Amino acid sequence: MTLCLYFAAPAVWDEYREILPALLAEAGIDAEVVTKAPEPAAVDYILYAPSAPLQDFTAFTRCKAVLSLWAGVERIVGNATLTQPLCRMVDTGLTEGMVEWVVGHSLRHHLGIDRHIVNPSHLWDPTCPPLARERRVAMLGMGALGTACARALAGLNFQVQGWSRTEKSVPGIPCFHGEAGLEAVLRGGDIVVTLLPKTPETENLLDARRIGWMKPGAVILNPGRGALIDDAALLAALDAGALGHATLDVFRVEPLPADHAFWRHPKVTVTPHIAADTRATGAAKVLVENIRRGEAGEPFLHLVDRARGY
Ligand code: NDP
Ligand code: OXD
Repeated sequence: MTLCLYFAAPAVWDEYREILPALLAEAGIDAEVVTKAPEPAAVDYILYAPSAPLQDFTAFTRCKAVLSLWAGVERIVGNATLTQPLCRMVDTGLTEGMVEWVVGHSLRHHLGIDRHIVNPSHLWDPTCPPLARERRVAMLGMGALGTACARALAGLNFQVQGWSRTEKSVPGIPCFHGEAGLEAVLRGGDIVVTLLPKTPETENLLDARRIGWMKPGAVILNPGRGALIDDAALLAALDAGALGHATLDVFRVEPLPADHAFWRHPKVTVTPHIAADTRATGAAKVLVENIRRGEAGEPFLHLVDRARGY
């Protein structure tokens, strides 16, 4: 019997408690999924979310893998007590949600929708926005989520440019890497989307110097992680009129403290870390496939490179 310990948000356990055993049985795996293990040494797989209080993995001596329900693993990747393989979440629900959030907020700024929603003096201004084909989007991060968002925006005719750590080739989307590549995409982007993981290399990636490369009036959308952007540099650029707006879903401290300047700033939109959610129906399939692989001795999907940090 394979023992799987669910160590994630109790609030969503109800969504997993039936689907996981059903999918495990369908995959021919004799397994039990529990929220409390009789003893840590009996556990084969840990289904994990960083919101759970488990930090010391030392006692899980038989554990074959930790399977994260989250895409971002910055809160666990450096945990020295975790010696087992760590897999992150890539699933269709997460990807579709992120595409919808990024496309929705890109279109808001592209079309200038706010002008018509908030128009107290009933101003009749028939200025048409440009077409998407006249706008450039810089997609920082061309992984599972960034690539899907880049493709969706390119499908609406936006001129999308991608940027990543390593060189990439994505049909229809010019891709860049390295510092010179970053400067090129930032200088051209009307909308800059940050879909990077938080690592020592990406922390404060958008600092005052690099924000200074951005086009006057450009908009930032950050559904990646709060630490990718230097908060003070962002606020200074918005105050100076150098940037047009920032729509932020993720923050250094969450929930965003009530006294944080982002809440009050007229050029900042705060969404409460809802850009994309892991949904049980899709995520359970990914978890079960990885358990199947683990039991069959096959390589895991979405294995985190511990040295790289994502
Ligand atoms: P991936 O690991 O698939 O992609 C990460 C991308 O970032 C890759 O293209 C990678 O480059 C690039 N990258 C990493 N480090 C650097 C660097 N130093 N310089 C340049 N590029 C870099 O991750 P996902 O697309 O699945 O997710 C991205 C992030 O989105 C997550 O880490 C998480 O923080 C966030 N997220 C937010 C959610 C929300 O609700 N707000 C929900 C889910 C995720 P390369 O391709 O060369 O490796
Ligand atoms: C994730 C997230 O990383 O929700 O999955 O931010």
